[in-house]
Amino acid sequence: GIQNVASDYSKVVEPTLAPIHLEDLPGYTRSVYERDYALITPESQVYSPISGWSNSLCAFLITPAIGSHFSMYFAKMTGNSSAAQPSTKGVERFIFVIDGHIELVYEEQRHVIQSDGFAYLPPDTTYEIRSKEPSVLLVYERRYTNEGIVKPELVLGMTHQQPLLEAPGEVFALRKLLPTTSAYDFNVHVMDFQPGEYLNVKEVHYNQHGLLLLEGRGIYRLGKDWYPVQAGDVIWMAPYVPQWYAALGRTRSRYILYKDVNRDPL
Ligand code: UGY
Ligand code: MN
Repeated sequence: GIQNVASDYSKVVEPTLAPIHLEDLPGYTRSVYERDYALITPESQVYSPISGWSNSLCAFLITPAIGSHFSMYFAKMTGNSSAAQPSTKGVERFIFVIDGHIELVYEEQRHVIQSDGFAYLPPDTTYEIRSKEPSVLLVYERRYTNEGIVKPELVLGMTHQQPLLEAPGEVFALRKLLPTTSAYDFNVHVMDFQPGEYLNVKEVHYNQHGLLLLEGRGIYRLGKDWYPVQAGDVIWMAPYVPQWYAALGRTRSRYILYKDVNRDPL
């Protein structure tokens, strides 16, 4: 059955227009595209059908065309919909359900994934993803980089059931959605900040990020620039871009973040 969870991602689907209707202003966007980062706000997100997906519209937000080694996109399944498998070999996929619910058939097992739930689908596996009702997904994909004999396996979970982890020196609440073993070449972090909380480390690192602000608002520092951001905003961070966040407003900030990990950067 459908569970009641504490989180509310509705702002991703119905973004707040603040100041009132500013985003309706012709030609106005908060989006920016720089060499080592991009801010892609809802009024700039472009949806189109993609091959293999039925009754679905996708908005590619981050792709290798921007310099990333992964793709990040929204998929809006409008009802009686099905998803395609990745079109190339060796591609792994992570799906986070933002709104609605989907049905996953994997090795003849049927799973229902609710809003706040997620699935990791290993490369070169066959599965089906369907959505009878409208649903919205966030998808990350990359070419799997193997380093050993341990193969990644199917992972299913609900964000609120993931344990809270220690983030030494930091105040935000951290959850990791994937196992931290070397079978996985990336992880997906969910980070919560109360209003007024901010990153202690003014991070600069080799890892890449694809971020979606799920709840709340605040200020993101990217390189030398500072941006007001709110739920529904997407950020691409290239390796080494200075990055820092402070949560503002009256409600919790929550973001979901792709991060490549567990591989020798050399
Ligand atoms: O783990 C991270 O790199 C994360 N703290 N980065 C970020 O929030 N921009
Ligand atoms: Mn980081």
